[in-house]
Amino acid sequence: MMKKYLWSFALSAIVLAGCGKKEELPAPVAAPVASAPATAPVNTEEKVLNIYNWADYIPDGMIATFEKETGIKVNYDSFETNEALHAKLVAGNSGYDIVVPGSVFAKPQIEGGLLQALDKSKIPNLSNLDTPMMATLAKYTDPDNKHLVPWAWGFTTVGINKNKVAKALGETPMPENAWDLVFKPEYTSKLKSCGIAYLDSPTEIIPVALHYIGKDAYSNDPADYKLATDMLAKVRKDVRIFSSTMIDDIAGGKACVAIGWSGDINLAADRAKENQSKDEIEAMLPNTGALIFFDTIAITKDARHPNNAHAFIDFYLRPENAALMANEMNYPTANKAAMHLVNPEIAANKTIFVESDYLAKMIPPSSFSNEAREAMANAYNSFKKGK
Ligand code: N2P
Repeated sequence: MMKKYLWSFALSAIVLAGCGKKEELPAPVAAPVASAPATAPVNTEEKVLNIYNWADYIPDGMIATFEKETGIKVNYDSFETNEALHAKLVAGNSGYDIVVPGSVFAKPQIEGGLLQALDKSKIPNLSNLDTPMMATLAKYTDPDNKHLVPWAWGFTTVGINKNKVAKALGETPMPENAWDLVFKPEYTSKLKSCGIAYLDSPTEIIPVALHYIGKDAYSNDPADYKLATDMLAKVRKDVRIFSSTMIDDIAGGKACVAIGWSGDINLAADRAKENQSKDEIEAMLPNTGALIFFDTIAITKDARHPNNAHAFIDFYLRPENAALMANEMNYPTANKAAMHLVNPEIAANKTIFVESDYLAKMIPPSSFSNEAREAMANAYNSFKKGK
């Protein structure tokens, strides 16, 4: 098979010599070419890179900067749920070089051979990452950090429009446990008037519901899903939206309380301010803890532009780019070298960079078997249908 790229002129000569059978080697050049060190890789890939990432996860202009610098044309598409990305990967021939699964899905994707091992020699900026975080990722998801690089992390929690929630609750004080706002009929029956939204994804909602009823959020036991949906059934009629556009739904006033992602809730807060709304939007820190997620950059097994993909990963891992993501998308970065470039008000926001005592309360990510995911999807879909 023809190699797509060649590591050096020297290696290229050997490969060509091997293929060309009797052909003679070119005459030696008189002096070595100083500008082309023997170790420099030559990227002969077409100048294209196909990326599939979560919606609202990359600062404006970052792709344009990469394209300008490298001459690589990036096709950038986005998805809303891990399920959507997973279905594309399982179907094969997605056309994407880079994908950004949550670690809960990345683990089975690695085990299923859907992602390729990284060539770390092409990603010198890996050294910028936070060592303990990489150790955690290695322990639970990606042994030896072979396949994954963190894009960002965050947590699934309750987001509220403070003014609207206070008004809808009336005399009823805010609960101690913010999860009550979305799971307890006493609250949901009042809040339905200003709109309750859930993320439209089984693997987002069932785990938080399991956590709420005191079960392991990452239980693989379908009997537990039944308990979770029994609890959810009691509030089903109060849920207005199963949302794939949560930022707009909260900022635009369609929902006053939501199960959403920390950064997106903070983005909705920014957007409401930009729109001169008086509404204050807040990501809650429920006293029983929220669910942490890690979203990870990976290269698909059948990527047609693996070299460009490595170049993009290294570009993203520059401190200035990782910091830009945190500053503009409101998600914490795992890039330690970027921390001094994170805006002080973002770094100090306890619902973005969580403080260590709350971090200790949070539920770390795990993963589900294929069978469990299927059972969870069925449980969730029948919950949605019931009213
Ligand atoms: C980005 C949402 C990604 C967080 N807007 C959930 N993994």
